[in-house]
Amino acid sequence: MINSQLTELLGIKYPVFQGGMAWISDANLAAAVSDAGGLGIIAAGNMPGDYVRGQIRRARELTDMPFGVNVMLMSPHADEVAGVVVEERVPVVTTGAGLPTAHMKRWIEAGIKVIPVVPSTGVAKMVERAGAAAVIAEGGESGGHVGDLTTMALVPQVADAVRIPVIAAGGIGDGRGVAAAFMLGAVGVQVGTRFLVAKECGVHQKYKDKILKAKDIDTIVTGRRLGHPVRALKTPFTREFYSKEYDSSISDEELEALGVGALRLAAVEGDEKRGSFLAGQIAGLVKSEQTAKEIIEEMMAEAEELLREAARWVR
Ligand code: TUI
Repeated sequence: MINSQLTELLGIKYPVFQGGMAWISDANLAAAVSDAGGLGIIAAGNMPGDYVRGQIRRARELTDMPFGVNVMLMSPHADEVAGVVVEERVPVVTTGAGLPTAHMKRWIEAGIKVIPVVPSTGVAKMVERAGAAAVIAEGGESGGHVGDLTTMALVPQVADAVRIPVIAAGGIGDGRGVAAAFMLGAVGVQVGTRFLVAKECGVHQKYKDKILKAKDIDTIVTGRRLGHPVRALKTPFTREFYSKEYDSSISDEELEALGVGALRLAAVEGDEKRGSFLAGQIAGLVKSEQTAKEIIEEMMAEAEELLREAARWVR
């Protein structure tokens, strides 16, 4: 059993968060992960407040364990969702794709543990000052909206920069990643891509099949020109987007329009031509569909064994 500050802080069995993946992480997946002893997280993504409220209530019907909600700060509905998590008394809120400081006072006063994703030590220190309970240091190996630093470089620097617990994310898909994260100074991990193929994950089967087939070099980052770089599987769509990014005859507006609705097309329709299949670089390591419980238990048993045997490197 790996005990860490994180399991104690949140009252969970395993120090494993399931990433809040827009259009993917719903009440069903979050409840399965929480029931398995991790922290399931409902992704608000670009959804309106009432949808998120419905998902929170559904998760409560499915599990008695704590779960979280991820507030995607670039969403046009972010302010509304920020109110819903207070009204619904969600125990944990994670944030992504921006600075959550404007919402934090209200959340903390409501008793919510706020755990922002941070791409740098500067942002980590800022949210610590604003009262964050922990931070998720997410490296650019992750799927979706990415920062510049790698997990390897980011996690130890954030661990040195703040006193609150650090959760590592980006490129973690098995027990080796978990053990390495602990060595870098983290006390927990957040895992997205591997949970995407969980049996309880309702994403389109074509999306799962693409992850299961992916190799190490099969992801690409697009959107840098627009200021929001996003990692996804290489597909005709992402390759087209990538080439248009470097085409000065195409305006930012045209480029932006190209991406609208692409997450839904991938996750809900499994549209291999026009969908954007967000995935982390670790996709190449994800080889089987398992239940959330199997994923967590396998990962943690492997990590435990590695950490126990780590002394063999020292004489
Ligand atoms: O948020 C994520 N991953 C996401 S959000 C998303 S939905 C989306 N779709 C299209 C375009 C953009 C988003 C898909 N994947 N991960 C957490 C994350 N947060 N990564 C990076 C950051 C971040 C970046 C800057 C957090 C704070 C931050 O603050 C500095 C600033 O300048 O805002």
